[in-house]
Amino acid sequence: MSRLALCLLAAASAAFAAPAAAQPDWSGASRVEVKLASFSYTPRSIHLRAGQPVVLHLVNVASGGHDFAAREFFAAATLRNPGAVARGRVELGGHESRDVALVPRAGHYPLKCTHTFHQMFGMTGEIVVD
Ligand SMILES: [Cu+2]
Repeated sequence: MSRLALCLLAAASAAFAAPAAAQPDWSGASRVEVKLASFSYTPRSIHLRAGQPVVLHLVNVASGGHDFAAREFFAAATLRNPGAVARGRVELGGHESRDVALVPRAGHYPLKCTHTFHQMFGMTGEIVVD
């Protein structure tokens, strides 16, 4: 192996080692299921552990679309895949489900569905992280 190749290899392993150490251990993430229906979240109060990786398994059991809108919650959390959340919400079509892996930060956050009238019909909840 050439001297240049060895240098590149060393640089590459350093580059991989540094961010990996800072990454949460996703393999140890717990799984929390939240059902979306017309017009409710189950559970209505979602309790999570601060700083602990978790996979939110969002299941829309309704035939119509709903979303899981929690702007402050997502803004404070570390998302495994930031692209999974757009403008603080996760959109789910009828009978769709989605996993969102994140590390939540302590706090008390409001949850709602932003579809027309859904919040008024009671589609709200809360996320408690402590
Ligand atoms: Cu809705």
